[in-house]
Amino acid sequence: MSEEAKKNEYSADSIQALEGIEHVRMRPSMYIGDIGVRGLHHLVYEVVDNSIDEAMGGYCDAIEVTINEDNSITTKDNGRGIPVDLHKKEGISALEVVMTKIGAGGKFDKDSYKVSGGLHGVGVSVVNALSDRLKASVHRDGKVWEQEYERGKSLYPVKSVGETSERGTIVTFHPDVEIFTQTIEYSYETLANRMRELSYLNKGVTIGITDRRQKDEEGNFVSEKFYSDQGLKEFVRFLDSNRDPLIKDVISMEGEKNGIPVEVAMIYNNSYTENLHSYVNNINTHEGGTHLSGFRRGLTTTLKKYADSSGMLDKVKFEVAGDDFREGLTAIISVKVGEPQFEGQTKTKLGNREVSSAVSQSVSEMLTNYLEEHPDDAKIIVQKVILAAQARHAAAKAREMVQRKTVMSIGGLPGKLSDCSEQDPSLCEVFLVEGDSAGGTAKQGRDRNFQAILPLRGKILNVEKAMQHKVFENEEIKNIYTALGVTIGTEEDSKALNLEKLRYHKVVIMCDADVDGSHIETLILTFFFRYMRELIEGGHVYIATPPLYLVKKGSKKRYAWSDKERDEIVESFGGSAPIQRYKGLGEMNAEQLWDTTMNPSFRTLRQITIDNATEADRIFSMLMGDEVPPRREFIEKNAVYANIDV
Ligand code: 0RA
Repeated sequence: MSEEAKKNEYSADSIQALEGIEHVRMRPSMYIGDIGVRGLHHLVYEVVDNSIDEAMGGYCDAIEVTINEDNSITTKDNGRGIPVDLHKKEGISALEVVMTKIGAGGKFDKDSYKVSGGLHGVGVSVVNALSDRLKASVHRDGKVWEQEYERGKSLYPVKSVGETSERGTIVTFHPDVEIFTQTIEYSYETLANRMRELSYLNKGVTIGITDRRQKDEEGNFVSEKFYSDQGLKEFVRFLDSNRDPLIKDVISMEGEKNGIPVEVAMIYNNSYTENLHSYVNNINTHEGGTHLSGFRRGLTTTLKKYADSSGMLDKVKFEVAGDDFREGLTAIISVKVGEPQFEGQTKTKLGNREVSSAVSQSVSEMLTNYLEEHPDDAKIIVQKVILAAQARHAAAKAREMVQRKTVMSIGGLPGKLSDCSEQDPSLCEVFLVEGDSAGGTAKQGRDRNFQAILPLRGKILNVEKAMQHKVFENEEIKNIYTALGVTIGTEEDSKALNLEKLRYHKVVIMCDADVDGSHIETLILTFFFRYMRELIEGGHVYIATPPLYLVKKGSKKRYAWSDKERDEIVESFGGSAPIQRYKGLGEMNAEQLWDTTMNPSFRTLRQITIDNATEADRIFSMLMGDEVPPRREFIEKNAVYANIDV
């Protein structure tokens, strides 16, 4: 066997247990981030990551994920199968070591080419420790091997249960309700989105997902199969399917620089938003990092050079800068790094210095070639850049105005804002309310100690379709900036949002529970997503949920938030009772609004989270079209029910 082969050969000795199952169960968040919805889904990603590693090594091309009736998960792959031979040091099967020794994993040593990292990559043993039961089946060398576990401990030694002509690993686990006390209900959408993303990031691998809890019209389990032949190129097309391209095809490249595999795909569209997504070892690096800055640098220098030499900038009087090259750009950058260093608040910022130049060089080469070969596209891109620069100069002026207004203290607060008396922002809430009349009710109904009201007039600007300076010139939007006390620009990033002076830690959108209300809700959310994403990421944005019905019988009265609930209440009132349907907030009096929607002891606020920025971006670009149903669907899907106050 060659040195290289030996290196890659699974060596039982390299497995080292670092910490115990007890520690994982005591401090689950240290391993999977949190024990809420996110952590629950991480369990699946963790196992699938191992299958993806097999695929990246060239050993696997099919992965299947099944959500079973009881919310247990089965993953199946056709990789090499977890080794089952005796682990010399531990004196047990390697499978048992991989499944029960925290920090083990066998191929997780630095020598072998294992690139999963970041939040994932903690090992399947962590999934095992956090499951009340798990079963592993390995098809390897003609035999089927099995072992089962409870809360990370094996129930019997690995045994052979039959013969097989297949190869691969099947894992079924059921999340432990002692750990995941909030919920163990898996979201098909969330898992399907991740599987789709993984299939674009790993072309040639078929990834299927089936939900055995739901059937479609034909009586089959809800199921999808993802497969991408062209990888990132198709991913970009998918992301931009709701936008109009400026150039004919997606520009893409794939290569390796200084031992770092780099893949890039990009296109220009006629929108005004920059839409960059970066990945390291299949993990979305929300906070960017060296690979992203490398991309930006490569893009800017190459386009600048081309524009200069083409003479197109000769008559341009204003300066053309970095941002201008990225307006209307949708791009994905994916790199694989052996030992990634993750930094930043959410540990999703790549720190490795060497990656920057690798990406920048790759991008320069790719783009230089492309521009030379496609002079028509090159011209279109440069023209777009010049327009962007022009608009930016207009926007800078408008932004300055917002800025100036914001830095002024109390005196500068918008006249429509009814502020609260509490000074500590962590205790304060502001309700953004649709319309002046509902605003009036909310003002009467609120607890003025800690609740502020900002009424917004009618439909707020659709920022998806507006140029930046229009956004900063909009009255309602200026009011939101001023009321919240946030400013634009930090020392590090001129566009970043500065939350230091945020005046309310809860920003609650309160709209009618009808089609119009949901549209306004979406417009506000779109604004937050595009211009105040940090506010959402900080967990500050919520949606209020006013009731749909009031059921009254004699002195008894109860509110209902769904048709089902309404029927149950009527039933409990003896089968018949008068029902009042609330079409808007305006139909409730101040006391009712407080009781049902604003009082922290009774209300349900839905916290807005961005689980998947890539998907969120695509959906926002779609939502701002003309159809209402997908919009509603989006809101339902992306708002996590959270009784955060009780
Ligand atoms: C340890 C070593 C090897 C593979 C795996 C673990 C492995 C784990 C999982 C989890 C799900 N599917 C998986 N597939 C493989 C290397 C195997 C070898 O060298 O033969």
